[in-house]
Amino acid sequence: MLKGTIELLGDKSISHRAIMFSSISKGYNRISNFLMGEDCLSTISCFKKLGVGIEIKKNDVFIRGNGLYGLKKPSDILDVGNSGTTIRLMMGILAGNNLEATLVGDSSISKRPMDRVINPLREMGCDIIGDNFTPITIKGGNLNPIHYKMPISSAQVKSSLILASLYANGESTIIEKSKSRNHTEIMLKSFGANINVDSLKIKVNPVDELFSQDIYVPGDISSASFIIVATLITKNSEVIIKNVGLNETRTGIIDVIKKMGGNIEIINNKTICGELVGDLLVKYTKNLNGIVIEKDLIPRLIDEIPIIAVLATQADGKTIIKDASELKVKESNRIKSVVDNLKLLKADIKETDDGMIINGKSKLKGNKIKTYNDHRVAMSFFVAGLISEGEVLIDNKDCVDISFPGYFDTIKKLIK
Ligand code: SPQ
Repeated sequence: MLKGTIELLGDKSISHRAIMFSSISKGYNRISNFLMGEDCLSTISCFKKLGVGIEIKKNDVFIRGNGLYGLKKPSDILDVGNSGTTIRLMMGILAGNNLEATLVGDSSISKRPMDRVINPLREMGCDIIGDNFTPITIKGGNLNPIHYKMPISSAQVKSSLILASLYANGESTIIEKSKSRNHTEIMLKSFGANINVDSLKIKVNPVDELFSQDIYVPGDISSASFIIVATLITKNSEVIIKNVGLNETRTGIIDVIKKMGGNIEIINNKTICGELVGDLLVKYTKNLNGIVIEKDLIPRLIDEIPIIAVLATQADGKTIIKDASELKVKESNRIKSVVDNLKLLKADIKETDDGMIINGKSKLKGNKIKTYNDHRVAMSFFVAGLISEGEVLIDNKDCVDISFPGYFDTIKKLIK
């Protein structure tokens, strides 16, 4: 069983944004409870190459911002590693700066689509060399405003366009397909950006400068979800996770667990730096039921679908996940990697065109699984291993460092 109280490192999405927006602000910024995961360290390394002074002290990062137009031409290519957030958001910032930079990433990044950002940035007048995949070279400066109705729901595309719009010579409008995480809008406003949000419509007007901030990064709900599910499915468990980010664009997993009959409660909450933060009390739940997960709920839990699939194997009846074809273009094809691996553990699961159907409850059996170097796949199947008969062997455990360094020790410390 799992027992105890823990606090997790900072949210990955918010950590990336804190580095980026501080780097283009004027003045001295302090970011506390920053996530020292590989993805966020890639963002730091890129902005250092763009001439920004960044210093790390324990879990805090100190940044002297260069101002909105102050990034320097890098002498080297910018390597974003495994991070989709880094490359897509940076493209928006680079589009507005009068310099040339080339972006590359690892073998996973080189297969992820970038035309979703390249096409609207070109529409704004940005000169980009490259098609859908890395390497991509951006020659920034002189952007026109855009009126853009997004064909997909994506916080990365939305954020990239909001950032480019800060540099445009007029008002831009971005219309979301459905609401995706809104950390960019919240944080940029606190830096002094002129952003107005009316439901799915976001209007951005250019400003001369952004101004420095002290930012506290709340615990990562996507990381917490592995511990939440481990607690829900492991007999007699009870865990408190403190200071988790509870922004409603991210709490789809809590809604799903409640609908499945899972025992989860928010026991405390407050707002810090515009973000809702609270403690979660989670208890083992013997009887869970299958549900349908679809439509507007999907962007609110997109990164949690691998671990929700593991949870669904322990719920009675059918869980249907649909409208989630975006999963195919994450660090791995997460529909295929989750379905194929759960089949190896003898779950009753079927791949569909835009999701999966899981029939529970199944007794999972140990086997060797392939992570495809996808951190969320590795972490999900470690949780499956806690309740399987026989060991679940994970081919690459190190990939968890992308978003959750210390993951295995954190869970092992809770096991009594
Ligand atoms: O940064 P990256 O690699 O794209 O990370 C992932 C993840 O699982 O950690 C997705 F693979 O999270 C994305 C998320 O899926 C992070 C993110 C953000 O910070 O804006 C938004 C989501 O992607 P998208 O494309 O739906 O906007």
